[in-house]
Amino acid sequence: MAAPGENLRIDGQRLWDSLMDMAKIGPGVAGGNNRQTLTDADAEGRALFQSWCEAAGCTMGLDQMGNMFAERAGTDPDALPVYVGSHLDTQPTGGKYDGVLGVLGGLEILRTLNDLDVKTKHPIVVTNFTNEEGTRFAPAMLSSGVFAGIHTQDWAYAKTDAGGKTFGDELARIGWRGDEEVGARKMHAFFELHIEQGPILEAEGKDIGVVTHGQGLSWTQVTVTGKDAHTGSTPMPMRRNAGLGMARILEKVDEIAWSHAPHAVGAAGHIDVYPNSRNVIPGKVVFTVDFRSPDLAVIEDMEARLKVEAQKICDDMELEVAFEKVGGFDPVAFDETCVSAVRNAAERLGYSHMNLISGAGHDACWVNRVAPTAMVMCPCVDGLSHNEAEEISKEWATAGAEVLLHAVVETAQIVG
Ligand code: HGY
Ligand code: MN
Ligand code: MN
Repeated sequence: MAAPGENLRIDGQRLWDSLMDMAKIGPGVAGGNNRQTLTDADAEGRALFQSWCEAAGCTMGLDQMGNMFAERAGTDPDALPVYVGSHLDTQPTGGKYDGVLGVLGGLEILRTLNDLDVKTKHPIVVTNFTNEEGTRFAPAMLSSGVFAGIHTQDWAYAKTDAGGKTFGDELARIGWRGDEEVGARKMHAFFELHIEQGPILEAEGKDIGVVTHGQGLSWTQVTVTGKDAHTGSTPMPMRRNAGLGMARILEKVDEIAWSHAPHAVGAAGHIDVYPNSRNVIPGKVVFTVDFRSPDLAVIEDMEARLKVEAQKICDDMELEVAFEKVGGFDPVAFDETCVSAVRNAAERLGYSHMNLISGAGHDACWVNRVAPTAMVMCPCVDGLSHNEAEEISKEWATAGAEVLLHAVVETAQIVG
C-alpha cells in the first residue's frame, strides 16, 4: 500500500515553461537576466508571479520589505505553515535559474497539489524574498536578514545603490512595499530549492544535493586613498597610486584564500576606481573583498590577515587604507529533521543524491535562525552561475522540484 503522496510527481514541462516565461522579464544581453532588485523589471516579475499565484487560488501577503507570501490553505488553520521559496531578483549578468527555480518550484508544488486535490494539514506558503543578491543594495540576503531579525528595517531602508537611491524609496517607488510587519510570520519549516552554483553535483553525476550546511561569508569594503595626478607628467617616484595599492592587496587576497585550500575562497567582485579617467592616476579605489569558508575560524583568520597585509602594503606606498565590514554570516548547519525529509524524498523518488555544503549564500541561511530549514540543490552546467550562460536541464529542474514537493508534503502532512 503506497504511503500518502508516495506517487506525487510534478509537471516538469509546466515548471520549465514558467521558468522561460519569467526569464523574458528583465532580459540580459547574452541570454540571461538583468532583473535587479527594486527595478521596474523586478516589479514586472513580481506582478507575473502574483498573477500565477492568484490563478492557483493563493492569497498573497506582502511585508514591509516587499517579501511576498503566496498561501495555499491547509485543513488546520491553526497549524503553522510550511514555507518554500527563494528570490526573483538577479545579478546584472545573472542566469535564468538562480533563485527563480526555488520560487517557481514552490509554485509548481501548489499547482500539483491543486491538480490532484491533495490537502495538507499545514498551509503551504511560497515566498519571494526581496534583494537576495545584494548587488544593487548590499548586503546579500538583505530582506531575509530583516525577517530573521539580523538587520533592522531602518538600516535596510537606508541602504543606497551606486546612484544614491535608497532601498526604502525604491521599494515604495515600484509599489511593492506591503503593510505586514517583517518577521511576524512564524514558520513550521522552510525549504529552499536552488541550483548548486558550483561543479560538484554534475561532476559526481548526482541529481540532488542534500544540503547539510552552508559556508560562511565575509564582505570587507576596503578604501585605499592616494593622490590623483597626471599619468603622463608625474614622475614615477612622486606617485601615490591607489590603483596599484589595490592590485597588490588583491594579490594578497588570492594568496590568503589559497593558504586555506581546498575549501576557502577569496576575491573582489566590486571595484570602484576614482576618478576612473584614462589619464589620471587613481587617487581612490573602493572595493569589496569576499572571503568564504565552511570554517568560521578560517574566515576570521582571512579577515585579520587582509587588514594586516593591506596596511603593510599601503604604509610602504604612502597610501591610506580603511576597512568596513559590509556583509557576512557564520557557517550554517541546517535542521536535521528537514534535511532528512529532503534525503528521504530523494531516496523515495529514486534520484541519485549526495550531502553538500552550499558554496553560495541563500535566504535559507538566515531563515535557519528562526525556523527549521533545509535546502534542495540540483546541478548546473559546468557549475557556472552569476553568468548569463548559467544553464540547467529540464530533468534536473524536475528532479529538484519533485524532491522539494515530497519533503514539503512530508512536513505539511497530507490529510485524507
Ligand atoms: O553571494 C551569494 O552567495 C548569493 O548568490 N547572493
Ligand atoms: Mn540565489
Ligand atoms: Mn545569486
